Amino acid sequence: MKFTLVVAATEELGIGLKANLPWRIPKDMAFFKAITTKIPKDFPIQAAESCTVQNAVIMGRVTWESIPLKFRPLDSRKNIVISRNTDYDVQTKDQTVKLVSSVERAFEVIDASTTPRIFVIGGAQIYREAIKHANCTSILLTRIRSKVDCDTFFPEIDDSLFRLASHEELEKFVEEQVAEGIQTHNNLDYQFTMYVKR
Ligand code: FOL
Repeated sequence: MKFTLVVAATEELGIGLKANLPWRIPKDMAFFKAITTKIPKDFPIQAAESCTVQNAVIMGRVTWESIPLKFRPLDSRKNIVISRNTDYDVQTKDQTVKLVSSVERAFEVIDASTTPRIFVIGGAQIYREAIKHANCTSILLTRIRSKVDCDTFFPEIDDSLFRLASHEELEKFVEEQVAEGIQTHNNLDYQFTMYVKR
């Protein structure tokens, strides 16, 4: 089962500050929501009425807790939370969230026939483990082109393993039009990019 990392990071690969996102960029959040929710056109739709076809979002416990209560679980997506503490209480409105003890375990609980795409959405500890995985075939990276103070970092992207894809490839992958070039929100410059396995 291949999967994609989704992240927003600075030039220094900073992703977080004090267990939260260091910025608020509404159009990046809208991009995150759209791409993690969207079912690709070519996915064979299941006939049985009882089965729900949804993408999966895999995240660590710290990232789960950073999502505002009203937004979690992330809707229309299968949420999988990783914690070594098997007693961790994934408090939610419903019981749709799965708790697993490792990244590897997360893939085991996913039913490929009803899960078109799998996204690993952080944080640092989870990205570090996932980026080394053979099935990690792409990285959707929103590059923050301004200096922002961070205390948590995305792992180095080894360019012998990944290459920067063209904007055309990015749009083809997400099956959406994506704003090209440097975008600005308040005083923050950012850019939608994608890396793919060589
Ligand atoms: N990737 C990118 N590109 N930007 C991010 O901000 C990002 N954040 C995370 C992982 N990958 C990312 C982890 N943090 C929500 C909050 C924090 C978060 C991820 C998601 C969240 O609440 N999402 C809602 C939409 C919220 C809104 O509209 O403001 C969702 O339904 O996806």
